[in-house]
Amino acid sequence: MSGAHRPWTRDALDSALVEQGHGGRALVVVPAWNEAEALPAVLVELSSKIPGVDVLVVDDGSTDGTADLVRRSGTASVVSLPFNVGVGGAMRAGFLYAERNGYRAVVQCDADGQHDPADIARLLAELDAGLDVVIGARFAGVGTYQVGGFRRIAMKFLASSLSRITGTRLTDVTSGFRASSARAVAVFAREYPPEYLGDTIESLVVARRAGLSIGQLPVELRERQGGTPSQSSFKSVIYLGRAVLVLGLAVLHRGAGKDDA
Ligand SMILES: Nc1nc2c(ncn2[C@@H]2O[C@H](COP(=O)(O)OP(=O)(O)O)[C@@H](O)[C@H]2O)c(=O)[nH]1
Ligand SMILES: [Mg+2]
Repeated sequence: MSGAHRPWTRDALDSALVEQGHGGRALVVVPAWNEAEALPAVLVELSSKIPGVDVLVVDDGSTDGTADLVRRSGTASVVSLPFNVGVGGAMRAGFLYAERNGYRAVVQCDADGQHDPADIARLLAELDAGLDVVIGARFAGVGTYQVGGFRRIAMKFLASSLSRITGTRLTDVTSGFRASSARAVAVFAREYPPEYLGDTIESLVVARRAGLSIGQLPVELRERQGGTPSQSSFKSVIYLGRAVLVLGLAVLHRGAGKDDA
C-alpha cells in the first residue's frame, strides 16, 4: 500500500477509530530513512527468526531506493511518506496502519540491524503478561553497549525521571526497540510525539497519562550494520539536552504522571 495518497488528517484518524479490527497478530514496524544498505539483511533476519510475522517498513522520504527494495523483497509491506517527517511521525503512521488492520500489537524495530529480531518474541511475551509498553533496554545487565560523557549523564537523568513518572525502573528511555499492546497502539495512533527523541522519551509520558502500564526487558544492542546514523552525535547531544530541560520542567510542574491518579 502507499501512504503517499492518504494525508494524516483528523478525518483519517477518526475513521481509523471506527475501523478498528480484531486480528490477533503482531506487526513489526520498521521506521526507515535512507537505509538501503542495512535494511535488506534486517528483512531477511526478521523473516528467518520470526517466520510469518507481518512487517511494515515506513519509508520516510528516502532518496536511496529504500521503498523499492522493500517491495522487491516481497517480505514486508511499505508505506512511503511523501516527505521526511521523522521517526515519531513515521511511527504514528505505523500505529495507525496497525490499528486499521486489526493488529493486536506493534513492535518497533530499527532498520539498521541494531535490534536483534530474536528478542521480539520476548518483548511480545511481556505484553501477554499484561504490560502495555515494553522497552527493549540497554544498561539493564545484558550486553556491553557503551555511551560516554554528557550523553551518559543525560540518559541517566532521563531514565531516573521517567522511572519516577512511570513508577517502574527504566534504564534506557531513548531505546527505539519496543512493543506496544493494542491499548497502547490505540493511544499512539492518535498521539505520538513527532520531535526527534520525543518519540522515545515523551511517548512514555503520553503512555503514562493514558494509564498504560510500562516496563522493560533487558536486551543487547548491536552495532549498526551499514549506512549512516540519521543524526550526528552533536545533534543528539543537543536534543538530549532539550529533553532533559523539557522533562525537568515537567517534573517541576508536577503535571506528568499525576493527571490520571
Ligand atoms: N521514518 C524515519 N525513520 C528514521 C528517521 N531517522 C532515523 N530513522 C530510522 O530510525 C532508526 C534509528 O535511527 P538511527 O539513525 O540508527 O538512530 P540511532 O540508532 O539512535 O543512532 C533507523 O531504522 C532509521 O532508519 C526519519 O527521519 N524517519
Ligand atoms: Mg541505529
